[in-house]
Amino acid sequence: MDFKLTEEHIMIRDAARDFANNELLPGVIERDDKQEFPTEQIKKMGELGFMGMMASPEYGGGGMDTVSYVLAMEEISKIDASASVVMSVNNSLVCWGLDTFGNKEQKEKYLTKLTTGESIGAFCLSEPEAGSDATSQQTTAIDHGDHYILNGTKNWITNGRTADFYLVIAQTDREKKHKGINAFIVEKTWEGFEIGPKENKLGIRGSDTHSLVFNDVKVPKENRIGEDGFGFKFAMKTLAGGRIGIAAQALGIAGGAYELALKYSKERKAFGTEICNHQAIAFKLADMHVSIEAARLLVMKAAVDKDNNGNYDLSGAMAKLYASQVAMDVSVEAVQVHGGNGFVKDYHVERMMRDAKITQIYEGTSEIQKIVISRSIING
Ligand code: COS
Repeated sequence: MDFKLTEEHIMIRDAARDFANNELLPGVIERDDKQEFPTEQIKKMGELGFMGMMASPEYGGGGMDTVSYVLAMEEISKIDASASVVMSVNNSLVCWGLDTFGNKEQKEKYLTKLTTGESIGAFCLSEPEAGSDATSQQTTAIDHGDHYILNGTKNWITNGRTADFYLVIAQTDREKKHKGINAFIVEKTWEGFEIGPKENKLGIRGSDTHSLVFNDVKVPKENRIGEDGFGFKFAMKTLAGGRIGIAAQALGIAGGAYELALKYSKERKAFGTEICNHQAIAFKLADMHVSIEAARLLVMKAAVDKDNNGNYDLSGAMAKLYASQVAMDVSVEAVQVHGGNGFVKDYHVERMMRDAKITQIYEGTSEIQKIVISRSIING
């Protein structure tokens, strides 16, 4: 067993760290405040290769492993979790899903634009009545020979307005339950497709989250991903990898909050000494450090499982469950270490505490991760 990163991994991590500090840190507080999408920054991330890291080079992707992706996600998330969720959805849900399950024509037409950041993608599974209970899709895609007609509503869609291409999950044959579900590539400009109002969120406020409405949208048959009825498996397989990305995001939020708390505790004085010299604060720092390292091991284990073509459903779910709890705990404690300043926007940690919460909710709530984990350990 070797816990060392390769030179290439270190290079990618450092490039992401530099980008985050130089390009994302300036303005991150204002973007959160005004709910402003990081348009220019995401464009640059595309140019630097951060938007399609794991996709095949043949289609403009970086051809990198999941460990590289996780390292970059962690660094970007330390500074700006709004930018990292855009990156995460584009990389691990949209590009990976298309690269792995799309056909040559679909990849040439869509993936080549998504890997370079020229276009942005969105993943549309959740509905008003089907978030955790994902098999209960109410959006319908009725087969009309050479095309499908799509009707329904999707909720809480990351990149809702910014995206150009949407991977949409819908029910074609209700009798067949989850085996009658399909996944489609839908273009923004198609008639009958409407973008609902932007959600006013607690955290990751720089990302744009919308509901989407499909009114008799005509989807050509060649835009279905995989065989008829493959849609639910497509969603589950794609989300299993997506969860590793969100676990890395949680790890980054925790790491960012911890680094700020450590720095502040060495500067701020109380009772005649820096507050890190008080055991009450020193022990908080120790607990934060240990939990972040434990989360890192779980996240890396899941990434390595994915890279080794193993089954990463269990390790990805464990990584997300644990890292998202650590992000919550560490960011709350980081606010506490900062005292009154922690409650003020200028010090960043209150934003990180707000951003952390969503990692326990999206791409499968913590309760869903426990379903995945418990089924896996009980059924083997
Ligand atoms: N990979 C491949 N196939 C999978 C899978 C996975 N990770 N997980 C489930 N499946 C398959 C099952 O094998 C089953 O297919 P078969 O009938 O052919 O065996 C099918 O999917 C249905 O699975 P299951 O019976 O376990 O479905 P449930 O309704 O019990 O739901 C959970 C399973 C809860 C795990 C699933 O609905 C889920 O992940 N929900 C959360 C979805 C989510 O993350 N929402 C957030 C939206 S994205 S921000």
